[in-house]
Amino acid sequence: MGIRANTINFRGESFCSAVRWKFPTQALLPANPDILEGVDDLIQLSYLNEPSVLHNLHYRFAQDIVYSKAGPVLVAVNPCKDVQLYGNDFITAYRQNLLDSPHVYAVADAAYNEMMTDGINQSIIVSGESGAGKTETAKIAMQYLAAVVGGSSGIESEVLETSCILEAFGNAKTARNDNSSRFGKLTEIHFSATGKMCGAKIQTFLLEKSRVVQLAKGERSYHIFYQLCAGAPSGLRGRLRLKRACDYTYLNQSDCLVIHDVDDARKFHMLMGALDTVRICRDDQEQVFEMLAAVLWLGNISFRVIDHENHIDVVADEAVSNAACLIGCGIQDLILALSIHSIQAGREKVARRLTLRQAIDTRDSLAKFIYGSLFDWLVEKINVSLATGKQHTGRSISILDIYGFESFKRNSFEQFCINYANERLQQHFNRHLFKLAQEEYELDGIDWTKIDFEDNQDCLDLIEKKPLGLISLLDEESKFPKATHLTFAMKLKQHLKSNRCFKGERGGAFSIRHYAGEVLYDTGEFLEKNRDALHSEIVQLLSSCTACQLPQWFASVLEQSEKLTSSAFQLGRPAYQKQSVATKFKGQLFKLMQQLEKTTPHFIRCIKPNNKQIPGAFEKDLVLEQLRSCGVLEVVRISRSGYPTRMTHQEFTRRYGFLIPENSACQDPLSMSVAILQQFDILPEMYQVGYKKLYFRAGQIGSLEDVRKQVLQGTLEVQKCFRGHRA
Ligand code: AOV
Ligand code: MG
Repeated sequence: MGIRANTINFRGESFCSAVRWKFPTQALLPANPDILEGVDDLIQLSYLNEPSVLHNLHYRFAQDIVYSKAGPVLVAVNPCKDVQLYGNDFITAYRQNLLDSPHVYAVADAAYNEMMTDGINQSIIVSGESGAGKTETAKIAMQYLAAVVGGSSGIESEVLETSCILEAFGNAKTARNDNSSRFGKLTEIHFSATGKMCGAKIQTFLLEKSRVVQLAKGERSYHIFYQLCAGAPSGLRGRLRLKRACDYTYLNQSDCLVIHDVDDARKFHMLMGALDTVRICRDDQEQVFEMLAAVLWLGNISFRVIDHENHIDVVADEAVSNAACLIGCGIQDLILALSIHSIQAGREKVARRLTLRQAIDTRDSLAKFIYGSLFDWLVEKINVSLATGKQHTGRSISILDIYGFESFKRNSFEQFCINYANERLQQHFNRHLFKLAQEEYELDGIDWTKIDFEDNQDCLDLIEKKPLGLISLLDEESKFPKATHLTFAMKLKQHLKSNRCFKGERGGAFSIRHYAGEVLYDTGEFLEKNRDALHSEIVQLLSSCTACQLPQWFASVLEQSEKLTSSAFQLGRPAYQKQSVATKFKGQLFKLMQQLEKTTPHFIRCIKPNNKQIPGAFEKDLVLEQLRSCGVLEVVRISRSGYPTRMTHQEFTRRYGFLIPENSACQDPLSMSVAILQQFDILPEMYQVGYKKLYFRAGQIGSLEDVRKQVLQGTLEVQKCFRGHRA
């Protein structure tokens, strides 16, 4: 793959001059002419085979040129090191059109200009695998907008500082990325009539709450916990009864407490600065830290088994008393809520002691609820602070940064949701790119035949369809108290086996053929995670906290959005039943798509050059896999079935005009282009003549270049190349 045939001998075998291996000619793919080495836009390549695309990206990457275009899409290869491509000089150069090579700045600039001239809202949609650089890229785009169109009120620094806060609370070290986003984020930046930044609004999607209580080996919980433990000043430490990170079960369970080259204490000070910048008052900050410490202390609460049926008592130690104190409830109230549940037996309520498993689940659900609610509260606070003043015209640029497609050894409900979101985004991507390609052809007045593309509607149907889609079946099964992951898996097999994207697997597993590859899911905790149930005792406990404001606020938000139902869950007791997690997420994604549909999209595809974040390492197979799966090669493929090489008539005649007799050279560029094409006897189906540009099928420019080179080298006479030459 990617081998250039330097010599082809008369037997049709090819030799690479450096290495004398023999290859059958059929196995070789044509290489591009030298003028196309390292081109800005992959669409300019005459030969759009995979090795050529890879070679081009690698050629650029080796020179620290990490951005390229694939038609309308910006491809960003993660440099995994600092590169000299950013900062004020570059920003100014892009703003003043002194630089035009592909860059995130150029994308942000185009979005801004289009918004100002067309009055249409814009979106910058960043996608790619985990660790590919989406979050960094989104921040770079935001920095550009803040720098060139900053407002006067300092709103731009507030907008930039939100990243620091949300990354502390919503990012964590995973096996793939030391700073992996565990939530999706849409930042809508608002502009005034004069084009100044005047406010912003952040929308977040499905935070991975399970991470608060459960960690895979080598991964960490949310950064904020480690930052707090490392950086809290002594007064605060005392008030929070804070210990070191290694003393908390929720943090020490994964044998990973620090991140190489990251100073958590310093990050904590930066965070406090950022909280000040977005005007979250000191009282509120203190409450946030109390909730975080409460979560940590909850994780240290332990249980003692008291009988053969595994019933428990709560161990009354400092963990329980500190947690109760920080939440603002009585110690006994917390102990009761974690060890006893009352169930309705006929007309009476009967108190029942929990088993060890049930008690752990109850404790963990409380910790997850507090953390999830805290995250939402924080986003709301930030939004109040960023709220647009009077000058807002309705003009905006939205930047979308979600979690990338994930396929681990073990994939659970979280991966299912993440991959579903990526599937939705992929459809948006497909639709727009086809529309764009079509529009350009039509604008330039050329014929185009409809091009088919790999649609992912089947996969979306599998997940979304009612009543027999995966989410509907999951919701249905989640309502049965006696359902298990095995009954759920059976149900899926029974109803979904005819969908080509679904495969039932052994032992309660199933796989989905996603656009980015097949993923095997373990149904293990699907039902519980989808229910995300919180027992009524816990909600009552939080409502009764008079000492602190936040727990009460969390409980009231929950009570407003969900009604108390008597439908029985595991223990046959009333629980706060909310809309299931998957259904809520589906609704959010629909709304997101509707929002994005109203904007002009700008797509950025981030690519990870290696799995270990090593600077300079470019693993071709890994890159190729991503190019294929994230649809970049698809874009290239689409272009290939169309007319990928475009040249204005001026460009074309400037380069090839000398190949035609001088008397035709005085014509206008369009006529001259046509004359050149006719002289070379290029088959009419291989090109289209537009008003402004010539459009060529893949490979045509390569043939013309060969002739040009031979003429220039004197190995072919100009006259001869007209005779019977079919390019
Ligand atoms: P992600 O957002 O795509 O993953 P990040 O944006 O967090 O990935 O990037 C991962 C790491 O790559 C960063 O922490 C940086 O060290 C490095 N990096 C990325 N882009 C650049 C750049 N332009 N210049 C220098 N270093 C960069 V995930 O959130 O896991 O899907 O869920
Ligand atoms: Mg990210």
